[in-house]
Parts: sequence; structure tokens; C-alpha cells
Amino acid sequence: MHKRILAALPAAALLLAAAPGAASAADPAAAPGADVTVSLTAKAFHLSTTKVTHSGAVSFAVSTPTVPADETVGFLVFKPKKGYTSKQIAGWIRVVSGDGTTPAQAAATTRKLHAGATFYGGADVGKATPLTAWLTLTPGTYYAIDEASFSVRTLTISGAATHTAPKSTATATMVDGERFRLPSTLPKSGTLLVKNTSDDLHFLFLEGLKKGSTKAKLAAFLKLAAAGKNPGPPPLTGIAFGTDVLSPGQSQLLTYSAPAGPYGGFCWVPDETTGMPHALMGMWAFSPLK
Ligand SMILES: [Cu+2]
Repeated sequence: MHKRILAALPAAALLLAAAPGAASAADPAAAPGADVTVSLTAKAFHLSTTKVTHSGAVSFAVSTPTVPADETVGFLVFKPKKGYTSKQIAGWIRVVSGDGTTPAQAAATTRKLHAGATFYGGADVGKATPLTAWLTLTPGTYYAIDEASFSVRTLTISGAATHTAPKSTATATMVDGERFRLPSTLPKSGTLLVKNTSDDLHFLFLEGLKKGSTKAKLAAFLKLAAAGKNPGPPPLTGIAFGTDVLSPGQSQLLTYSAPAGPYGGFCWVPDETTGMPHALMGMWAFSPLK
């Protein structure tokens, strides 16, 4: 549920988010140490296994080796609530991520997703930003979807919670009123704990900003975009990574390494009433990587 959510926005703001491009599929080798290795391309989605025999902290080593350097692809884990099917949820994810979605459609579809499923997070990766996502999963049947081809895989979690997640080096919190609480700087390599303590669906997408970017300049850009005005070209480096959607009360870890420099953290989930992406309602942060 990423980037192309921005279709609900003024055209200039859409450019803040990179869309997945065409690429050929490649089978992943299992990453040493990770429970599941996930390889994403624009056309295909590979998991090294769909059965994990322990619960609790489950690690997903996620990469997208073949997409162009300035694009990213998302990977999301969810479970339909009673009365909903994985097919319905996948269809709505496709709608809300798709081009040409109106704000009204984006709002209605986000309401359906909120009502119909629990989202456990995932990852959004670019070629230069492979990462490991640590999700907290109790035994049961889950579904994994990629946000390029929107293929769905069943993921079975069984057994005791035998694995321990790494200690986090920083925390990002999603709070009510469509806001982030993020440290004013982040380590350029580390493990970020991302917690959703609000009542809404959110994700955190960290995008590298061009040299000379400041919090004030980013605020001015987003203000123009929110008003439907042309803010000019987005000040992006093309380096980006993040979580995927977390339901209220869910959290995940991201172990990452990215080039130092100014970054913005954004949530592009559409508001359930207006369809406006949360980032344009104030759910963004300026947080350089050092
Ligand atoms: Cu949000």
C-alpha cells in the first residue's frame, strides 16, 4: 500500500513517491540467518519459504535487486478479519495503490481495509536499500502480498516463540491525529522500532532528500502540495526504504543501512474521510541519517 496511493493527490505530490518499474524476475538465495528471504521485482514476488516453524519474532530479508535504482517495491503481511477473504483484501490493496484512484475511492477503500484485515507491516525496499523486517506473528495463517504484481502467498506460522528480535537503536511512533514521533536524527545503520499506537492504518516511508534540504523547505513543499498547488520538482535522491502498513497496536522492526544525508519520513495512507494522504495532513518528519 505505497507510492501509487499518491494517485489520490495533486500531480506534483505524486512525484514524491517512486513507482515500481519493469524488471525481470530472479530467484532469491536464502539470506543467511533470516527466516524468510523475499525478493521483489516489478513482475514477480519470491519467498524462500512459506512455512515458518517458530512464532514470535519472524525475520524477512527483503530486497529488490533488479528494479531501477530510484524505485522501490513493497511487501506486506496481513490476515483477513472474520467475514473477509484474502482475495478481497488483496483487491482493495490494489485499488488503493493503483493509478487513477480518486480521493473518494481511496477513502472508501482505506475504510474497507481497516475494517477487513489486520496488517502486520512488511518492507519497502529499493535496489540500494535491502533490509530485514522483523514482524511479530503468533501461530496461524497469514498472507503476504507484493505491491508491484499484487501476488498473494499463504504464509503459515507455527511453533513456539523461540527467536529474539535485535535491540532497536531508535523508535518511530505513529500517534493519533496523523502524526509521527521520530528522533531528530537517525543512525545511518541500525534497527528502527516502528510502533502504531494510533487508531488508524499507517506506514513509515523514509525518502532521501537532496543536499541542502531542510525541515523548513520540506514543510513548504508539502504545504503547497496539500493545497493542490505545484510545489516544483520533489527534492528526492531516489534512495528510499520503510515499513509497510501497520494496524493500530502493531509494531515491527527494520534493520537497515542507508547513505547518510537528509531524509524525510512520510505516511502515504489515504485519510478514511477525505482520501488525502496522511503525509499532506502533517504525518511527516525531517530526520537526517547520520
Ligand atoms: Cu498514516
